Amino acid sequence: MQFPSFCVFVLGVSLVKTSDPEPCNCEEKTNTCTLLAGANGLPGTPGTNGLPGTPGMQGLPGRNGEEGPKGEKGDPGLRGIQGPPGKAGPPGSKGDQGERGPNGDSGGRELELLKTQISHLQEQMKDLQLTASKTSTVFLGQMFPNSTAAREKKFVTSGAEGNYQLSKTTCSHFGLQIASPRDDKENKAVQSLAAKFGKNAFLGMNDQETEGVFKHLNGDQMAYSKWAPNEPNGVHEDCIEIYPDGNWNDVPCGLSRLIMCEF
Ligand code: MMA
Ligand code: CA
Repeated sequence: MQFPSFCVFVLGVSLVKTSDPEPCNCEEKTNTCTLLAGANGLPGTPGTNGLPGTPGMQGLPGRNGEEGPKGEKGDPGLRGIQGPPGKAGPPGSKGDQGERGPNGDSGGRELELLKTQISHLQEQMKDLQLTASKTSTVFLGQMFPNSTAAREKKFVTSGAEGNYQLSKTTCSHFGLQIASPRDDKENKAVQSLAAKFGKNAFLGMNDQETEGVFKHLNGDQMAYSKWAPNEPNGVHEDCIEIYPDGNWNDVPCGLSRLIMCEF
């Protein structure tokens, strides 16, 4: 039970103090206070309990709480991705001048190398030519079993006949040239082959260019000859035939004679 504050004040002034649990009922008389002074009457019967009060209104929200303490330091973040390359730096300073080169023989070494290579090629060519020549000799020996030799020269014939022009071209086709003896030994070799066939053969020399001046096919003026008596005697006989006895006679180039070649 609660007293209004002014009621306590009145009791204090009047110095009345009782042990009565309820000397002053102020519950329903909030503006007055009944003093029970002097009379010693019997206590009244207790009043009935009051009705319960209506529930109070919901209180207002409390004040905001105090700011919390600072949090702990977080874990380190993940490593970032690599950035793009930086820009190119400025050009470096000019380098020092190089030492003076050797006195120009740099091209000379290459030239020497080429010379050596050419020399090797020439050697190989020589070997090849020798091999080809030997092969050709064997081949021709089989192609023309009728042949005679004088020094290194060989004379061959198939026994066929033709005029001077055909004789020249036939020999050329074999890489040879028409028989042209330059000395008595060669002439004897030619003669023996002609004798074998019992035919006159054309020789290579002629005076087609200048009448009376017989020359070899390479232009050499004829130094060796084996003219038969009273020959040469024909202005219109620009070619030479060799008899089976080995003597020569100038004759027209259009006649048909034994085709004989040399190599
Ligand atoms: C004769 C003689 C030669 C001439 C021939 C032409 C048989 O020899 O006169 O000198 O070259 O005829 O066929
Ligand atoms: Ca003649």
